[in-house]
Amino acid sequence: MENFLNLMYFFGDTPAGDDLVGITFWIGTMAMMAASAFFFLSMNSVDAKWRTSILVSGLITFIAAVHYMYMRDAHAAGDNTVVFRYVDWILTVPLMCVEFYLILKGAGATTKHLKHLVVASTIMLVTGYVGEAGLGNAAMWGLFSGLAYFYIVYMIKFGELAKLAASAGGAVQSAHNTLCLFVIIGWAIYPIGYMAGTDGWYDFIDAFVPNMEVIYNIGDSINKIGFGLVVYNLAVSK
Ligand SMILES: *C/C=C(C)/C=C/C=C(C)/C=C/C1=C(C)CCCC1(C)C
Repeated sequence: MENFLNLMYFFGDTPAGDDLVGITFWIGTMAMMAASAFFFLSMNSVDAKWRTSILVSGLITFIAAVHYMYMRDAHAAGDNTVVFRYVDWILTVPLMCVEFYLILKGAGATTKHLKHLVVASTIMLVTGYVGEAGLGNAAMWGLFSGLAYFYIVYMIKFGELAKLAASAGGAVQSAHNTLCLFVIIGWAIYPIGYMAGTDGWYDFIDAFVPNMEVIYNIGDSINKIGFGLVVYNLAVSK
């Protein structure tokens, strides 16, 4: 028990019972770590052609776990977490784009498709950061970010990648469709969190959602672990 408590201190102080943000950072760290261990350990039990996809799933949750430790400490110290949050996203969201590419590579996806997704996701996050860090009008930069988000949705759901997925059929198509649902529904959680945290045009949202950090933390666990599990499911289905 004592060793366990020491281990917990290694990860940082446990948050107070009424600190919802601190608790969700703590649980988020554990969930991301457990998921990383699961993905890394499953790498060698799947067909060789899916190994890189599983590796990427593990990297996404591992990078998030590390950033969650930083964010939890920053939060505990009363500091701002925005920079850690966006550094995490700017690493993990392009890796999620890589998953779309890897899944559809066999069906003809090219690095051009990958580049479009990565550039669009980078624009989405850089403009979002400008708004959230208070470097410009939050509503306006949020709208720019939203346009890049819609472009990603267009590419995977209606554009060439959707056609490649349809041509692949079977387990690949159904994994692609599930990942699309994560992007369309799961990723939509973030603009809601952004609006909750932004003064200006979006104040009405505050009445419905309590806290931006909690919303982001829940969104991250659903999206990053969920994404990885969809890929895992595809890898063991063959
Ligand atoms: C693991 C982290 C993920 C999947 C993060 C995704 C983040 C977004 C989809 C953020 C989107 C935003 C908008 C569409 C508009 C407002 C600004 C953002 C950056 C919160």
